[in-house]
Amino acid sequence: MTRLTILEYPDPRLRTKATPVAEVDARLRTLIDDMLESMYVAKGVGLAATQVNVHKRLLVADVSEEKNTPLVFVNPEVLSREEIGTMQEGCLSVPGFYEDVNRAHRIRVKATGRDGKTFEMDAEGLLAVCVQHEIDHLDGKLFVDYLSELKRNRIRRKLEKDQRQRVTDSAPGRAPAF
Ligand code: GNR
Ligand code: NI
Repeated sequence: MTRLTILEYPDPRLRTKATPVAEVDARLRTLIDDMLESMYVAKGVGLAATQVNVHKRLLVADVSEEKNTPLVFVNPEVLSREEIGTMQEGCLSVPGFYEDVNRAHRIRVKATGRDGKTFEMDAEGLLAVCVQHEIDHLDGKLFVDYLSELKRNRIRRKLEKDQRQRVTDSAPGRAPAF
């Protein structure tokens, strides 16, 4: 298993629009398994391929308490949306920030599974929100895009600063900071 690196906002690669998956083959199944492992390690409830710099229409999720219900959605499509509501969202690509976003809290979604078979399912609550959040990633969209420009800029500047600090910390010859 390989732990994949998760891109962080404002990395421009997060703006890439993903293209449909042609076939669920062995290589794609390996990517699916690596994405699930990376999601569990990062303690996320979902992960889109875009976040690991693979621009294919694929997402994984697990909203179960016990973290034993992995879900795989290849070429996902939302067929219907109901019950718009507000949920506080976070994102592994926007670490440390949690903000309210309005989305449908009930959806019907169609996708292809890890077995290559197409399926439809009804999702509600966190799963419904998560699937829409992940499909946004596949379209190059982030939850911060729903916030005010003021909030988005504050988040961007803080993350840019954190990212610069990590580069400085890892520079050769740098003594560990206390
Ligand atoms: O771990 C995650 N939690 C979450 C909470 C509310 C709404 C959406 C999410 S998805 C997020 C993981 C992530 O960034 N997926 O892209
Ligand atoms: Ni996200």
